[in-house]
Amino acid sequence: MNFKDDGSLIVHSNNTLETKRSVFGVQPITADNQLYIRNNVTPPSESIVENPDAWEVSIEGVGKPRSVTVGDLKTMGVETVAMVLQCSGNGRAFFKHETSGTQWRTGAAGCVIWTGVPLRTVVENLGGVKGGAQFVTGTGGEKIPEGLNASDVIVERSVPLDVLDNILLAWDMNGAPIPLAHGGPLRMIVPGFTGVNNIKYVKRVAMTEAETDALIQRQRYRLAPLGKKGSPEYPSVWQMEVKSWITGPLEDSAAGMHQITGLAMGGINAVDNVEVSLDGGKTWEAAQFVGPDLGRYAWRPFVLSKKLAPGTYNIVSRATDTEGNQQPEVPEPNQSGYNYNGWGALGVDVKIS
Ligand code: MSS
Repeated sequence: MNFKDDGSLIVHSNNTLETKRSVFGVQPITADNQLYIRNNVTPPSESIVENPDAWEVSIEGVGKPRSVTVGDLKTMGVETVAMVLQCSGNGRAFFKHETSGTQWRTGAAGCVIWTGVPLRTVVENLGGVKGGAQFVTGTGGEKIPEGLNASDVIVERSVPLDVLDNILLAWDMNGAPIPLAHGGPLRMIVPGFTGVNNIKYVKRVAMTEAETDALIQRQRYRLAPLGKKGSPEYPSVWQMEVKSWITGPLEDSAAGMHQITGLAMGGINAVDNVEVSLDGGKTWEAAQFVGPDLGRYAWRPFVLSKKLAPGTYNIVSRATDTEGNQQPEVPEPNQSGYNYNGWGALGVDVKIS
């Protein structure tokens, strides 16, 4: 994978890299080379990002289905969205039960700005949504290795059609062409939905009557109860939930003034407020948001300035979204360990002397 390793990332494997907790601070936007990377299968060759405008995506399930290039898409419209990109499995390591899959802690998340054309505009240009469609299905541009069953390995995800108006077909990330690692030349961006629903190197976008029967939709990314295998009878991992975590202080230090910092997000909703506790949730104080409000799907850095006397502190934070949903102390477990947002485990223990 082609990225500049400046020491910001924890390498779980070749295609699985996590942002170190110490990197986040109060950054409203995550720099490209600090953003976590996750690939379910081997990505396509770097050559596909050499001439991004030539990349073709097939638009189906519309009045006039056809292939369009990124160059064509750029003439149709442009919009930007600041959005938390977060792996469905972020925080998996904090579940009490044993889970298979990457043991992500806080760092399979970042907040980035995407530029692209609203999918709604593209669809209207091509004759509108075909009758009967209920999902938007995006397909990744990876090659299917010979001898393997396509539906077992293909990265293809369906999301409900009612989010069509939010979806972007994006070619830029943080103001520059999307690097291969993050899905260039073209990525299907579904704001408020977990990482896996944001299809990289998207080569097909279809308005479909049914969800794809790809394994990654049918069995994986399902909120199955403990001991159960994922299957279509359980909810798909789609919308993100309200969440926050402490980003500093992370180390023991000396008594005096401290800036307690963290990040808070609403997931599918905007975040409304965040509180901080120094005693593991017995008493809470309101924290202040810092930096710009980049909209409903972005996270907001926060701070609480506090004079800390010598002692041990369990510093935790608890966010509430605009719908009144509040981070739980411990979330309901699900077998594969998706959507972790419990405030209890997302805090830090520090000793002040
Ligand atoms: N896309 C494609 N095409 N392929 C793959 O593999 N993965 C997923 C998404 N998309 C994939 C795709 C996931 S799973 C995630 S997280 C994301 O992506 C990540 O991103 P980045 O940019 O960070 O790397 Mo979990 O839910």
